Amino acid sequence: MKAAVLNQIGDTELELRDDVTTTDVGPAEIRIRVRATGVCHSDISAMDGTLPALAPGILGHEGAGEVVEIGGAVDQFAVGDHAVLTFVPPCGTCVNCVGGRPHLCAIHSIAAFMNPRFVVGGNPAFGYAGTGTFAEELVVPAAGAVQIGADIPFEIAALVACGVMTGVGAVLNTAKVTPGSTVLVLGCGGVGISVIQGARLSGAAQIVAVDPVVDKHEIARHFGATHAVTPEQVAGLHQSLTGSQGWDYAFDVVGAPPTIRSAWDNARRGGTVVVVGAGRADAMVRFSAQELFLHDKRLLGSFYGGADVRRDYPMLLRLWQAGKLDLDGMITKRIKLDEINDALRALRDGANVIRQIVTY
Ligand code: CXF
Ligand code: ZN
Repeated sequence: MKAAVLNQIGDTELELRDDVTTTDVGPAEIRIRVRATGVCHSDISAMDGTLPALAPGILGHEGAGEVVEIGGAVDQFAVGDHAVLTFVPPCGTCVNCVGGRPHLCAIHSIAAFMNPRFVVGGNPAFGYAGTGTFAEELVVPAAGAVQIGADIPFEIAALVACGVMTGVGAVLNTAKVTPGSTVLVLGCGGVGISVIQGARLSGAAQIVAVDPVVDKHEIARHFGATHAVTPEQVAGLHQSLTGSQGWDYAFDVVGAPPTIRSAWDNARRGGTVVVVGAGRADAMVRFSAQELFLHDKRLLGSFYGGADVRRDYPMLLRLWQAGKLDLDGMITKRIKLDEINDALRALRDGANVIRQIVTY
């Protein structure tokens, strides 16, 4: 089958091959024919070493498709079912799963770092984050997919698997934004736009979007931002809109020390700071011992939007069906797998894209 292969960490291009295969489907696994996948910034972060990944490997982690084979012990899927993938399959029995925090389950995620599920040129290759949707087919644990209705377009379903879950989930599950609040969002890519949509769904009264790319401001407003500015303009709004008090909630959706620091500085005393952006392991952010206690802010990490995928994927798709969550508008471009390097380059260069979707 066709797949885009990352040969080495540090490569800036993926190798397009047509001789890639998967491992056999184990008793608790399923094979999915990928029908749509988003191109997420974390795929670039895997290539440049910002996020942990193994090479050789198949990137892509935001996908949806059709179940084409099931293992002997799988009873929750039938061949022909439509499903959305997840990069954190919940085991269902660990302390995190039982404690209602399945997005922190590490059982399948650790296994994915030890069990290559692709074969490239006769050698084992890993699926990124246990998935690997830049391939026509992949094998995952049955827990790594959530069944959806056959009436939902695959490209809409794919968006939910990472960016939308991460962004909307950060607002609803992690921060629990309340109606009438004021919200600052730093970064207007696919996840930032999802944070903006989540804030709108939560009834936030003021949503200030921040991005250095001015072309993204109109898009941010379309999805619910009440204001959209460059980073240099934030100080002015801090004064004019908040009376120098700061915002109730500030979301970093970049993952860099300056934006995390800006989220902290611009949240009001007693406000909530949420780090959604996926930063480097060695990027350090400075806080003074005094400000951490004196400002009484809630500093929250948000991984995968605190997802409970079995609860939240259907919830997000219901919101889309009800016309309350704009997913169609998030698709900037539809491409084929052989255009993947152009898509990655556009995203890396900060082009004005929300989601580029590969359809198979
Ligand atoms: C990432 C987090 C690390 C694994 C891949 C997905 N999240 C969003 O892109
Ligand atoms: Zn992602």
